[in-house]
Amino acid sequence: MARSSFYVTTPIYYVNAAPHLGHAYTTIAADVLARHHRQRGDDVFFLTGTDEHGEPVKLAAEREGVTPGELADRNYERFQALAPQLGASNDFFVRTSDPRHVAKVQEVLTRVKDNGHAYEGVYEGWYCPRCADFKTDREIAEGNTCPIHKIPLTREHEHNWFFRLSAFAEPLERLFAERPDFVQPRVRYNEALSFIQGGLQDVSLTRRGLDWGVPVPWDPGQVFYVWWDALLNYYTALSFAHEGEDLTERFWPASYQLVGKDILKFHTIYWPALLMAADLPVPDHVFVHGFLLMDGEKMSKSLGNVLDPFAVIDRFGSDALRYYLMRDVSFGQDGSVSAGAFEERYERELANDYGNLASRTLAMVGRYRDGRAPDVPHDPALDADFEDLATRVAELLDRAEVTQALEEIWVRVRRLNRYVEERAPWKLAKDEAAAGELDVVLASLAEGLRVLTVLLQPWLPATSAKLLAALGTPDDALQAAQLGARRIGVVAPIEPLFPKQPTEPAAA
Ligand code: ME8
Repeated sequence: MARSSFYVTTPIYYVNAAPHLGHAYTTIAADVLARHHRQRGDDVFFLTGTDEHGEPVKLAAEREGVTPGELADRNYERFQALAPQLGASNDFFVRTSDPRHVAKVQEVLTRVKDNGHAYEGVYEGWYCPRCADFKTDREIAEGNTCPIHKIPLTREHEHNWFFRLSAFAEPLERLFAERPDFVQPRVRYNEALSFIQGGLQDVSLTRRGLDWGVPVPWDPGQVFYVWWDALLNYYTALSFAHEGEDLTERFWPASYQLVGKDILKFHTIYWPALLMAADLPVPDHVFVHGFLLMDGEKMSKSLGNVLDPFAVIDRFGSDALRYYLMRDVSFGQDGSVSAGAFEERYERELANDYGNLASRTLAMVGRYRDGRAPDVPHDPALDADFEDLATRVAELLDRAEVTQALEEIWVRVRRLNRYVEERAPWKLAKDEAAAGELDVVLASLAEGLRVLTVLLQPWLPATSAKLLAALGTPDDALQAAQLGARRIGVVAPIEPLFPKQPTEPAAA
């Protein structure tokens, strides 16, 4: 069977500030999908990167007394470093200041104009420089403020080139009707659709008087409006990510584009309209996730420190952060995060449910069977719980349900813990006549643990590699996630996977 291709993206993050937990969240979710598809044997490409042009970056640079280019160079490195620190397996990191991106943006947007979708006009209206967003009447909060940044909007009057977005209302409605899973989850699909049905206004294609951006080839002195330049990264990067090879045919259109709800309009309306205008296919799915909420009140220094992704990783490891974020904030919905909730999940679920299961299993195989897992079939009592698990996980991840899929696996982690308690191998070990039964229990535990560890690989890649190595079965392909699919022989003891952490003294 031919391998399917799977292309997943995160938004490209603004270099006007340092990376934070919100950025980590989307990158981790995208990584879960990328890793899962690699487990399936798919041809995977995972892209993330930085958005370096436009007003948000220019204004931040002015505040810091550096040029936008200097600010971009300084901050992009922090985003580029974030991905590996999170255990993210992105195949490329794109920067919109890359001259190859710039050239491709010029090519595509010139085509949009040549196709008759651009015209000269005057923009008069409200604008948020932090969002780089021309707000429509429906998007303006009280007192002409930005509902996202809570800052006063500016009144813009500009002679620009316009993109004929209004002409795409019908094609977009058709797209939404034909592809009800184009935007997920459903509530975001409805939101985008009602935005379209509320009437689309034409949008600036270019900006005059801004010098930090991609120059408009046919009108010197203007740059492209940053959102068009930024959105196109998903497409342009494929043409230069691999030296000497154009991956566009292989991976475009993208399979899943993950974005936060703050940028829904750009990704579910502007983006598909632009692609249609450029005669390019639109992505398969745009998944719009919610916000991580941090109660301002509780953001004490110590709390803030613990939820700094870099600090959490330093102390607990990247897997713990990945697990917590994917588990606690249901993907698609808003959710609060806190140091307390993190520590509770770490203790109760990672250290106790899973870490202890692993240590106990390996220790008992060591103690009772000299470190060799008994070569007997597993206990059929576990079949009902494990039989369709890999398929179920794959089905959920086909809809980017990263929290639900993790829950399915965790139900079985708990099932295996109950199994240990029910069969009490330590009692069986005292009874010579129960040796056969003990073989079955130990083989089942080791095998169940192996299957769960294969399935958990996308969420817990470092832990999974360590534990599969200890089980002597490094193969983490999805095909291996069936009871009995691999034979465990000699196992090695391991250090606790999620060691108990001494309580940190509160930061001063
Ligand atoms: O918007 N909760 O960049 P950005 C969850 N450059 N996710 C969050 C979050 C939170 N509290 N805060 C940020 C931009 N994010 C543009 C995008 S794409 C062509 C251009 C995540 O640095 C989430 O994915 O403001 C959100 O959409 C993104 O970071 C915004 O990052």
